[in-house]
Amino acid sequence: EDQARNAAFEQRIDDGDFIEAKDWMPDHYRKTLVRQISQHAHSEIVGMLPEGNWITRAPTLKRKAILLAKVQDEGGHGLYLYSAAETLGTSRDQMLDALHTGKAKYSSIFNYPTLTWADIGVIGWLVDGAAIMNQVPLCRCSYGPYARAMIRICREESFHQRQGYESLLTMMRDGTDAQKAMVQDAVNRWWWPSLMMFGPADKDSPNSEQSMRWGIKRLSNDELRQKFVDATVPQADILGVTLPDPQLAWNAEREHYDFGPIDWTEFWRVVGGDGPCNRERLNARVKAWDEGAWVREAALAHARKRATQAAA
Ligand code: FAQ
Repeated sequence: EDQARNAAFEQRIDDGDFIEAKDWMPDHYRKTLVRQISQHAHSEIVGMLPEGNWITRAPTLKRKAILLAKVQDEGGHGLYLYSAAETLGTSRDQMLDALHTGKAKYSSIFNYPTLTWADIGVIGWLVDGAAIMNQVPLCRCSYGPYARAMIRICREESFHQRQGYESLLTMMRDGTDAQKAMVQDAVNRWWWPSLMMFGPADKDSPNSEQSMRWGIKRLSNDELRQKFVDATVPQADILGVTLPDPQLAWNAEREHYDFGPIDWTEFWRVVGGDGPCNRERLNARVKAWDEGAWVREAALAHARKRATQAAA
């Protein structure tokens, strides 16, 4: 019977149908989605921390309002994504417990520090830019609830990317020499970690083949990384910054930019928990969870009171 159901499932994938929460699906498909969606949700939530660090120090009221809105959007993205993962039968408490005990992964990029205001612009430009490149194809992911969540998320990410680029343009056009140097320094520090966001090279990516066959991933890690480099180099030119890669060069034959080797040792070290800010990030999340316990308890008590009143 399972074989027949599996064949019908595979047929629906081949036909480009969306799989919905109540549909039958193979166990491995469910597990893969819970893994990817929960990691994605954790990334949004942990991703609030590096930028949150600058809310109180934004240089103008306008920049502060934009940054507040952006960080709040990221909180919202995390919540949609937890909801999408919950439709697969995993509870939010289980997912959060995995994050808080250090078992769950989240994007390597959020384990790097935000040292200056220019880092905030560069996160918008490069980190949100990489996030959009990876997430636009996920709007066509075979799992309906994830695909639909990605549509709104991508719209918001596009605003995030533009606000970052615009803030860098302002600094590069109207800024002092010191401010321009600050932008270049931030680009130097964030460029390589941004390329690592796309995950290991295809040949070292254990999950890719199956995820692509199931239409969860539509483009491979290396394809997306290449698209990101190709889109970003001209933007760097307009901005007037140098990307820190002496091997970066247009390849007329491939019609793509060639780029230098990625330090995969650094990538795996950061993914494994030993990056510059891994401990700080995890501690901040656990502290927020512990200190928010009274709010969760109060909300539950209030809901119980309302339910008894309604019953009476
Ligand atoms: N960091 O076999 P693959 C954002 C892990 S954007 C940490 O290639 P897969 C927005 C991977 O999980 C960032 N771990 O895996 C924002 C796997 O480990 P596992 C979040 C990584 O799943 C912007 C192992 O390596 N975006 O938050 C990373 O097929 C600004 C082998 O890798 C998403 O999550 C990494 N960079 O492909 C917020 C997008 N790369 O689970 C605030 C959705 C790989 O077997 C501010 N996710 N690993 O133990 C995806 O598209 C995929 O999951 C990939 C990885 C492409 C990330």
